[in-house]
Amino acid sequence: MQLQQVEIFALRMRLRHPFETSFGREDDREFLLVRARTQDFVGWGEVTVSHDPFYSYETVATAQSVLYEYLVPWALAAPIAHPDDLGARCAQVRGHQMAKAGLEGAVWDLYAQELGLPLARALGGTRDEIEVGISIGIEPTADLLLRQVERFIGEGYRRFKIKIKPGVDYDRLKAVRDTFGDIPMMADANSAYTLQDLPLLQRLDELGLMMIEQPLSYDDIVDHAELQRQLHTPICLDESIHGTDDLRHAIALRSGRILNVKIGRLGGLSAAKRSHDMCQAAGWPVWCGGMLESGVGRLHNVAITTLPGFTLPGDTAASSRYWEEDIIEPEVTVSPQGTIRVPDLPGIGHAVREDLVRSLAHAHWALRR
Ligand code: OSB
Ligand code: MG
Repeated sequence: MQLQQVEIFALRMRLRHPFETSFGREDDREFLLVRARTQDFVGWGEVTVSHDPFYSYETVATAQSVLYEYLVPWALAAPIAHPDDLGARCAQVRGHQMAKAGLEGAVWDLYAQELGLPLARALGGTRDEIEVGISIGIEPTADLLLRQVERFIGEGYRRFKIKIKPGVDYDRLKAVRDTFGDIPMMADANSAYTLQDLPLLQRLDELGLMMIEQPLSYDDIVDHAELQRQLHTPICLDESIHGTDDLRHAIALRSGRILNVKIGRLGGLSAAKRSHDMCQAAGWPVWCGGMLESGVGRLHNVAITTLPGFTLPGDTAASSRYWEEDIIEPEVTVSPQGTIRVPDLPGIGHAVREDLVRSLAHAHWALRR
């Protein structure tokens, strides 16, 4: 395919419920959308950055700059035979995985449309329905957390992930366990602990969590290996895996036993698919993480989750969990059984509300061939 034009939109969308993690609180989501056009089709990708460099070093500003100065001009310069090829063309830019992933996502959407296939099928996915869980932020009080969990149990979600940070950890999780019994439950620390916290982390073992996500530093795989040796609860890696090389090292070091696949953090759908394959070979289950995506990124997450190694429910909740009004039509909905139907139309499979995107965008850039 030959791209004719690529546009970048900077959006700010108000979250229905503020989302707090150990690294901070988000009231508004700020991110970028990529719209790529060929002669015949339009494809969309989401750059899952935030305003602040707290989850990762990438921000709206760095991603916009890297896309505009390097990645988009390179993507426009010559035909793209397969979306997998874009990674090599962009490899001279070190890192900036979310920027790369947003552009590659639009190219994957175009590629699937050219084949006349749903994105899930173009990726090799087999499921037509996926199981989903929910990620619950740090609530101001234990009582408010219990109310959230109760609500989401009622909505059918299949797994409950609860954010923790030092001082808001064991007691909160214990309260959920005592109130709701044997529900599938896990914790996400977003790198808030160190090996010094070993006694506390070992105490979490008694709660029977499915896993603990990223307890230690955002770039560590060595201390995680030491911690995993001393914990029964499986460690799931998020922040510290930025591509297939990091993953290979983490598998070799046994830094955990589960991978949170985030398309943005891994550098795109092609790298996410390869990570899935490596985890299958290593016996690591995977699930799809989230970055509070708009409908565009959400549909990419639905598509990757159809691969066979995604055996645990992910964080891909319904559009209405995040937004008063999503930018896709129809929105992503979750059944009372905690499942999402995989779209069967070509590409991402839902229409993007372009007028709404343009009216929400506070900045816009366009590059042509
Ligand atoms: O650590 O998985 C995370 C949101 C923003 C940044 C990091 C994370 C998260 C979530 C929310 O857990 C997942 C979602 O509901 O999209
Ligand atoms: Mg996480």
